[in-house]
Amino acid sequence: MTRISRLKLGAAALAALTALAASPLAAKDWRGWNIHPPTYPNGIALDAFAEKVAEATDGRVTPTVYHNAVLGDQPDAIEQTRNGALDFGNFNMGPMGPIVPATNILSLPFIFSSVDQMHKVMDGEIGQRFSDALAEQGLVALSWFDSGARSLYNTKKPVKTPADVQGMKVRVMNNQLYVDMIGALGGNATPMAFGEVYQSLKTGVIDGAENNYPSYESTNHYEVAGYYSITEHLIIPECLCVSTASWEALSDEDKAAVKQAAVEAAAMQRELWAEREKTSLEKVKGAGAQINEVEDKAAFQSAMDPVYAGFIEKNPELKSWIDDIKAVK
Ligand code: GTR
Repeated sequence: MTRISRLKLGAAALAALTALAASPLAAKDWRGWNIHPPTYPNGIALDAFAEKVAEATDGRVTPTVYHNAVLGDQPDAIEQTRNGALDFGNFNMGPMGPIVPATNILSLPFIFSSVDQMHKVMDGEIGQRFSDALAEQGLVALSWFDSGARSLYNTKKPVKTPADVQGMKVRVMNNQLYVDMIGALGGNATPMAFGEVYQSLKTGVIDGAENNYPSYESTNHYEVAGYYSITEHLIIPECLCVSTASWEALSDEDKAAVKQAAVEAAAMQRELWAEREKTSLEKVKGAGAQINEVEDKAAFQSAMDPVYAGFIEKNPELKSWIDDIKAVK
C-alpha cells in the first residue's frame, strides 16, 4: 500500500468514526457528578440510575458517576452540566438559586411546613414550574431527591433562641439568601464549599454550619461541632438533572428509558434517605453530639420576615409562587 493510499484510508476511517460519534447510534459515555460518597443514599441511587440506564438503552448510554465532588464543587458542577461538559448530576437547589432565580423560593427559610409537604409540592404542578425554570437554563430535572431538613450546628453551645446565633460565624452554601438568613439572626455567614467545612470548623475559621443529619454525620462534622440544634429552617429538594445538550442528543425511546430510571432512582433515594436519617442520628448521638429541640421555633420564623420582604421586593413576580406553596396542605 502506498503512503498516499494509507493516508486516504486513515482519513476515511477518521471520517467514519466522527460520523459514528455524532450519530444517535454511538454509545454515549455520560459523566455524572455527585458531592457525596458512593455509600450515601444519593450515591447508591445514582449508581443504580447509571446501571439502569445502561441496561434499558442496551448500552447506547453508559453513565459513570464520579462521587465525592472529584469533578469540582457544586456551583462549578452545575455550570459544567449546563454547558454540556458534564452530562448529569444530583444538585441541591440551594446553589442553584444564583443561576435559576425561581429556585430561590426553595431556599426561603421555613417555606415548607414539612418534608411531606415539600414532596407534595415538588411532585405536583408547582414542581413542574421549577423544572421549566431549570430547563430554560440548560438543565432537565428528571426527578427529585430528598434532602431532609437542615438545622444549625456549632462548636460552642446549644442554640435555643435567635439570640444564641448572635456573632456566630456560620458556613452557608453559595447563595445570598443564606447570608441574609444568618444575618437576620445576628450571625455572620460565610459561603464556602462543602468539602472545606470540616477543616474550617476544626481550626475555628467558622463556629458553625447547617445541614441535615446524614450530611452532618457523613462529613464527620459532628466530631468537631458537637452542638446540633433542631431549627429545621430549610427543607431543600435536590434534582437529578441532565444537561439539555446530552438530553437532546437522545432518541425518544432513550429519553423515556432515562426518565424512567431517574424516577426509580428517586424512589430508591427517598427510601434510603428515611433509613439514613435514623442511622445518622443514632451514630452522632452515640459519638456524644448534643442534640437539642428548639421550643420557640416561631421566634426563628418571625426573624425571617426581612428575608422574605427583601426577596419579594427583588422578585415581585415570584410572590404568588410562595402563596401557592403555602396553600398546598
Ligand atoms: C447536602 C447536600 C449537598 C450540599 C451540601 C452542602 O445536604 O446534599 O448537595 O448542598 O449539603 O451543604 O453544601
